[in-house]
Amino acid sequence: MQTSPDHRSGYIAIIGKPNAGKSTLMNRLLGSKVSITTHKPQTTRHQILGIHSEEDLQIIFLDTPGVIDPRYELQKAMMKTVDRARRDADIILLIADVTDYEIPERIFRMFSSMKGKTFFLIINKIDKTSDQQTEAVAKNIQEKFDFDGTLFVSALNGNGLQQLMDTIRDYLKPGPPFYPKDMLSEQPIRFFVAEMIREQLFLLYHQEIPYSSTIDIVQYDERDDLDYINADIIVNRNSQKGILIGKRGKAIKKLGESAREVIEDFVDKKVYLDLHVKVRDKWREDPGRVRHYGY
Ligand SMILES: Nc1nc2c(ncn2[C@@H]2O[C@H](COP(=O)(O)OP(=O)(O)OP(=O)(O)O)[C@@H](O)[C@H]2O)c(=O)[nH]1
Ligand SMILES: [Mg+2]
Repeated sequence: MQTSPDHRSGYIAIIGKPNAGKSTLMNRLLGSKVSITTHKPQTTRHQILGIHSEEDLQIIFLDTPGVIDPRYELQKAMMKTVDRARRDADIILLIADVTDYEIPERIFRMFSSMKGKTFFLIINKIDKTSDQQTEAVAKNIQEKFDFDGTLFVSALNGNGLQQLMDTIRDYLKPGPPFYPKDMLSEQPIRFFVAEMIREQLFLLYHQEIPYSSTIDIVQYDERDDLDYINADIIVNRNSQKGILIGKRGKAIKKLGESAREVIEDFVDKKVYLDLHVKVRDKWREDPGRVRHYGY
C-alpha cells in the first residue's frame, strides 16, 4: 500500500485504575463499542485494540486492564498486559476518575521512567462533580508526575472528547498505517463473543462469581440461517457451578438470553447460544490454564 510521506500514526495506551472509564473512553473515541464495560472493577482482562483511521492518519488505541496489585495468576497476566501496552505506546493517557483519584503506588512505579513517551493526564467523569473539585483533583495528580498536558472529559456524555482527539492528532509522529484503514480491531469474532458473554456475566452475577469465571468458545459455526455458538463457562470451584446455573436453571437461562441478544446485534444475524458450566479447579491460580484460556 502506497502511503503519503505526510501520513502520521501512533499507539496510544489507555491506563489507569479499575473502573476509571478506560474502555468507555476508547469506545466513545472510536464511535463503536469494541471493549466491554460494566460498573464492576476489573472488567477488562486483555489488551483491546481500537483503531481510528483517517486518510492521512491512524490512531491505534490500546485499552488495558485496570492497574491493581495482583493476587493470583490471572491478575498477574493482566498486569503483564498493561506493562506491554505501556512499553509499546508512543502516547500514554493516564485516566483518573475524578471521584476516585488516589493513584496507587504501582502506577507511580510504572511511570517512574517515561523517556521518549508523551504522557497526558485525563481527568474523567467530570459530569459527576463541580469544576472546583475537578481542578483540585488535577492539581493533586499533576504534582506527582511530569505530564505533557491535562484534559478534562466525560467519556459518558462526550464532553472534552473532541479536544482530546485534536490533542492526540497534534502529537502523532510521521509513520505508516499499521492496519488496513477499514479495520476497527484485531481479534476474531469468537473473541468478541466470549467478551460479550463475560460482560453479561459481570452484570448478572455478584461477589466472586464474575472474578472466578472465564468463557471458552468451544465451537462457532456460521450456518446459513443462524450462527451456532457452543461456549463453556469455566468456574474456579465446584460450589460456583450451582450458583451460575441457579434454581431450575433460571440464572443461566437469563444469562444465555441476554448474551444472545447482544451477540445477535453484533453479528446482525440469529444466534443459537449453547452454554455449559465447567469446573476447572483453581484455573485462575494456574499459569498453564490461565494461558490456555487466552490470557
Ligand atoms: N458518570 C460517568 N460514568 C462513567 C464515565 N466513564 C465511565 N463511566 C462509568 O464507569 C464504569 C466503568 O467504566 P469502564 O469503561 O468499564 O471502566 P474501565 O476503566 O475500563 O474499568 P476496568 O476494565 O474494570 O479496568 C461504567 O459504569 C461506566 O459507565 C463518565 O465520564 N461519567
Ligand atoms: Mg475496561
